[in-house]
Amino acid sequence: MLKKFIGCLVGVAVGDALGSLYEGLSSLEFKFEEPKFLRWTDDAHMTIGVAESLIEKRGFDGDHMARTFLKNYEDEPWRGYAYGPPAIFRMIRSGVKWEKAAKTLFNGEGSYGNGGAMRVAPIGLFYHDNPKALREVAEAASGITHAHELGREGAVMQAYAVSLALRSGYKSELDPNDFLDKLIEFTENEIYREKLEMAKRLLDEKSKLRIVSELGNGIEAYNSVPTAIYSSLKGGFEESVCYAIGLGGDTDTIGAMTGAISGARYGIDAIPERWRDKLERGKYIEKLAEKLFFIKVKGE
Ligand code: F2R
Ligand code: MG
Ligand code: MG
Repeated sequence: MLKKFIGCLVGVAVGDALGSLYEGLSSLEFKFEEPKFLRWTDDAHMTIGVAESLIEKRGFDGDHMARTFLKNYEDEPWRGYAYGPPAIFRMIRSGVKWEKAAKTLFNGEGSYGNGGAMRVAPIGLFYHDNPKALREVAEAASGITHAHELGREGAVMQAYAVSLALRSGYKSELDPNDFLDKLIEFTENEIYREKLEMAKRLLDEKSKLRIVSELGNGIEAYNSVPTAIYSSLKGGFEESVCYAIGLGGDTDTIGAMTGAISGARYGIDAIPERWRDKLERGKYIEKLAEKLFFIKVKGE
């Protein structure tokens, strides 16, 4: 279980860093090259913030998590954040309550971007044994920046996928149909239900263009979370993450979310050493995963 916690968070950072090298390309242009160094972006940066806050507060505290995001962003604003989160951080800095800020974006609709889902892996780990709490906390934590139902449900589905992968037997088979059925049963949103049902029908599909056209590869949560869940079923850690990135589009985020699920399923030993050795702040990320594990599983 400890190796799975570590695999999940390192998986986010590796998938993000690898994917960031191909962001915006189409699946036809993808040709994988080994990187010299793995520098991650906002996806891993915010995942670290979620983990730091869960550890410090020994569970979810919205005010503390919002302040942790703000501090990390102000320390390193160059990590490739999209429009929404920095706009929210500026509002919070100027005194707007964190519970209100996200509801003002996009003409009051809130964001349906994948920023809530890309960072949710530590919540999937921490609440893996309690689906009700997992849903509540994933919704609340993504709601700090993503008020739109589709943004929050994306975070819930990604967190639940991480929890199912974590709970699957180490190195044992996880049945793809069963995994997708559990996710379909858990979702409360029709768009995610339809996409996950489509993912099930496409399990044997060979054409990446078809996968992109049916599941998406975009910055919207509903066009990337089902794609990452699907990609995580494409083999071991390396195959799944390379498959996800090879779909093109929002490659760092789809890579990060696939890496989270596959890392939780297979554990840290399945992540190639040649990637782990080059990962920016890899030891710190491993330490966060260890702390989450010892607080959660050992009650320390
Ligand atoms: N920002 C990026 N990629 C751009 C290039 C970065 C470049 N390489 C660099 O280094 O600078 N990636 C990161 O952003 C994504 C996560 O975004 P998040 O946090 O969800 O942001 P936001 O702004 O809330 O939503 C993203 C966009 O989606 C559209 N959108 C969302 N809700 C909408 C609504 N209700 N109505 C209309 N449009 C909506 C907007 O275009 C948002 O800006 C990840 O890919 C991460 O890697
Ligand atoms: Mg990014
Ligand atoms: Mg991205």
